Amino acid sequence: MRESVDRLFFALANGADKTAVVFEGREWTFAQLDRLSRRYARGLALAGVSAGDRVAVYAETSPEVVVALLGHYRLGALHVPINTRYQGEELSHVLEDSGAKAVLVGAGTEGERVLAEIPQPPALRHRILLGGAGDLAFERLVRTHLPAREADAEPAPKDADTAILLYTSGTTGKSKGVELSFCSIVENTLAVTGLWRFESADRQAIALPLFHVHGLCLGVHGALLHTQTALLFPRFDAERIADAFARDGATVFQGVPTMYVRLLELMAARPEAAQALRRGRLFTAGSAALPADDFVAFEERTGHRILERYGMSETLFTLSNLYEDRRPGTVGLPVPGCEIKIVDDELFVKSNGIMTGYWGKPAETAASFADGWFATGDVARRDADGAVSILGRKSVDVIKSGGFKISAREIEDVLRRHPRVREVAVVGAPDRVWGQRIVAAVVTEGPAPSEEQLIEELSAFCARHLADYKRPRAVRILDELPRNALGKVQKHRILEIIG
Ligand code: MLC
Ligand code: AMP
Repeated sequence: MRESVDRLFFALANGADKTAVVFEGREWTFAQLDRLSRRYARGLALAGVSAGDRVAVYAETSPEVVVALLGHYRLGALHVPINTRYQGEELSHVLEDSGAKAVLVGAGTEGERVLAEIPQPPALRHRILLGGAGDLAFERLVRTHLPAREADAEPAPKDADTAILLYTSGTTGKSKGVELSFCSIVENTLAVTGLWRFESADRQAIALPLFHVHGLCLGVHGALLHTQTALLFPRFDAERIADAFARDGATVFQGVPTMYVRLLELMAARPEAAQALRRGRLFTAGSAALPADDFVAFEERTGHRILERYGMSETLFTLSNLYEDRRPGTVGLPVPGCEIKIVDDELFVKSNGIMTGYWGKPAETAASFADGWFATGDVARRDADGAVSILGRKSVDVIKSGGFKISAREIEDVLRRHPRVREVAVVGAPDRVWGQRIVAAVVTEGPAPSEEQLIEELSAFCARHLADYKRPRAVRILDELPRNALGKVQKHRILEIIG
């Protein structure tokens, strides 16, 4: 094979009439995905979108989103997935920063409404409507007439080309675009899923969102590269996952720890759900630390030891437990093609899934590496036989809730605009279900309302400016924020105060 990216197209051809995707009772074969993606690519090309252009996808999970991904690959356009929970300002930032030329959005959805209300991003030429009308309706694009020799019309993507431009939060307020090459995505996905013995006979239940590397790379690419059937869900629902194992022959599930909490709650209420999950072959967890108690409880109920692994948008997946040896509280050993070192408690990695860089930010890219090692910002420890445990983040300004990465600064920047807020510090408090829960410590302007009233007002304010999962879940009113001698807010003290 010429390039590793060809393995993806080869898998599509190889899958032929096998079912590639099952969604809401409908099925798509590999051949259909292949054909539809070629037509979509051709339709976009006729509309003036070409290799190197960015095409954003601000649409909920559906097979069409997978078709669009493959179509963008065929065209050499960069696939820019956008979190569908994002509100106007967050969406504007991604569309403007990426310079997206087109955006795919569901007709009549909340996403279409948010998109209609933001100022016109300068580079945006096309709204591709899913389930809508007009020249650039998705359905119309995939009916595009193809030239006699379909392959002639296509540029062939190269391994080093950027396949996906994925926005992720950092310590700074605004999200940054992570450029991932075809080579990184294919090589890393194959290395990890190879360790996990993915096979074509597996049926993978995918309920993770397709705008992050967990669901998109390990989920969708993992399924495609192994010609598995993907049982795709519009969103996570524990009952529907159990049903997928009970009735639809699901064998593999990948989830964030919060999803396992939900599955455990379901099994406590409905023991037959445990029977259903017992039928599976493999359950994996990542994106946040899986509590050891949940590992143990899941094994007690289902007989499965959840396989935990560790990753990051910038590096893809660098550590994993072994298929034969899955331990609670650790993320295991370096994945083949990856190396790690721990310096001053911080984890540094080299990865076959490493990003090309932050989009348009050479200085930030350079600053995130030291001698070719990517600085993860995660605090880690290695035990005597090499297994790594992730102990937390170096920076308190990065919060993980339900597997979503959140910048405390971004929330503080929004809250500071509220008339009642004089000073604010946002922290991630430990939480049994979400890993961390957002709490805002506020020094109020003028007479202080009750904390109940303030959280209500701030929640409503945040709802207009931020994705729902970034809303503070509690607020504490303080007379002043604890600061050190240099005037820096001491967030660990705030965590102590809020208990
Ligand atoms: C939803 N809510 C959250 C939340 N998700 N609150 C905090 N953190 C979250 N992550 C809140 C909503 O605001 C709402 O609050 C209430 O929960 C119900 O909303 P919902 O939409 O019905 O929630 P649900 O569908 O149950 O979502 C929970 C979830 C979701 C766990 C399914 O958060 C999710 O899909 N997480 C996966 C994130 C992910 O894919 N991360 C991978 C990053 S890649 P209210 O107040 O309005 O009721 C990465 C690298 C790696 O990390 O290693 O994998
Ligand atoms: P993201 O930027 O959304 O890709 O999130 C990457 C971050 O998720 C990592 O830097 C870790 O902090 C966290 N993470 C991913 N997997 C794990 C895990 N298994 N245990 C603990 N933290 C994890």
